[in-house]
Amino acid sequence: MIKDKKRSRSTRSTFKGGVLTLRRRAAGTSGEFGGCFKMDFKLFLVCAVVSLVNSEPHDPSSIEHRELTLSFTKKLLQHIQEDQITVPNPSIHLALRMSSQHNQGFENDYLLRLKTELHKDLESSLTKGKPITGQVALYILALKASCYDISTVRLDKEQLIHLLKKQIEQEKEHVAVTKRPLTNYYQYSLGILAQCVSNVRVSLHVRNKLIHAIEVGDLKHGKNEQSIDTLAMAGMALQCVKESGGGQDDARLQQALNTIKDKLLASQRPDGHMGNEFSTGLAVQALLAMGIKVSEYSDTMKALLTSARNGVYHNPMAISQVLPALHQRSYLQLKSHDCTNEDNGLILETKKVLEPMEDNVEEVSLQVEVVSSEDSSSTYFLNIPKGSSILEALKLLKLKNEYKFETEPSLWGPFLSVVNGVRARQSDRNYWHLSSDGISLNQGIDDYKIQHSQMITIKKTNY
Ligand code: B12
Repeated sequence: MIKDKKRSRSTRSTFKGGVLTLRRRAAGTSGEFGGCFKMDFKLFLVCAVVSLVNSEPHDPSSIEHRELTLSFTKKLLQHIQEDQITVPNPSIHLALRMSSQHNQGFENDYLLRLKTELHKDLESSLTKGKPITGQVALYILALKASCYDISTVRLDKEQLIHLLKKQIEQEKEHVAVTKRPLTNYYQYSLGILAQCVSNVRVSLHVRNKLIHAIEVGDLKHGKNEQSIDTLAMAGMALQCVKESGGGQDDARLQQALNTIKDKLLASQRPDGHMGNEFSTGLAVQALLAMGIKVSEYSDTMKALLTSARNGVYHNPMAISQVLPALHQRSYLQLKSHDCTNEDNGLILETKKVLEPMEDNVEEVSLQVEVVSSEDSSSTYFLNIPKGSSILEALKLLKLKNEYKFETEPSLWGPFLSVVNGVRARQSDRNYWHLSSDGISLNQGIDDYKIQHSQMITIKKTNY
């Protein structure tokens, strides 16, 4: 039994085989999370778990769930067929391989592209001295998801896994000197996870640096905002380390895992998402990895379905992080991934012909404010067709010679890196932060579509 003196009278909780089960006595308490907010923290967490495991069937039927996972898989397959130019994305391959439905021909072609094009891209980054911890880790996970023998893959004359080890060592040294990794704790965690699922022992120093960052609350997105995505990735990495044993399963490790679990549960919004729409998939994966059942009918899964239905996940990278969660799987399962007896029946229908663009598209007015420092800012005004992206608006300004900008490619699409000649760099802990009418955006310049008149602020921000 869980010791919780302040336990609600209507909630009973038991531990069965390591899985937390909570049952509700009273009818009408259907797992709605809104009611959790007036409680103290401990009770709040219990309430959050109730809302997660609640298995009374609600509206979304499992048929809808199945159809959605299928349509996401098809979207990813469609994407890899159409986009032959961008460097292939290991996260997409990973998601396709962790699905239940497969088109092995397309998957094999993409694996080949990873091993040639991504491989070359990583070699080139290495030559330029760029840290590539996260990308190498994802590459390893993608290979493992295809049951590929990673010991046969060499990058820059080194076995891939040894290269990853070196990258993580460098990250660790950087933490020791500057208190921050070379890249970020998300990639640091991905690195630990990839090592661990490949049955490579993670050094105590490496994992302790991550545990320390969790203890002091350093897993952030930008300056202040807690990063649920990073907590989730760290959770999967440390859970894997814990399960690998080898004397590493100590109290400090367990405490870090508890902290992560509590923070993930506490991050649930009234609409069911954990953190935001784009971190929820990873949060679900982490909870599953930690042995917490996230029912298909939980508020969290319902939130994922609602967002999916509303077209929130159109970026293939977003789909790739949500799909394993919809299958109730986590990256941790790659440790014992089996590629035999797989389905190979998925076929892509021919694509629908696009409707011709309307001639009279409504225009909206846009104000773009660029803040480079406390005392330097400039503002631009323009009209753009409703539904344009920020990227399209910036291109228009560039055409008028009013404004200059550069982007860098990333797995999420173009990352705004230089504005009017000013570069915001990872090495200097600076970036161009995006907001709309004062509210921080949760999408990038290519994905955020302008539906009404507004002011976009692009502010150089340090973190
Ligand atoms: C770390 C991180 C950052 C760091 C990156 C620098 C650093 N310290 O490494 C900082 C704080 C700068 C950052 C900024 C932003 N981020 Co961010 N970030 C992440 C995080 C936690 C990990 C990224 C990573 O390392 N991936 C692993 C490596 C292997 O992949 P990668 O593609 O090579 O990584 C690079 C890109 O991801 C890029 N990047 C980071 N964030 C974003 C966001 C967008 C839209 C793009 C195109 C690229 C990009 O920086 C990474 C390092 O170089 C992800 C979480 C996630 N679920 O992926 C969120 C995430 C990708 N970020 C997000 C957002 C919204 C942003 C911002 C738009 C926030 C804002 N309002 O300004 C800005 C980007 C603005 C711009 N200039 O284009 C969202 C994207 C959702 C979406 N649908 O597009 C995520 C998913 C977080 C979330 N759940 O909301 N981010």
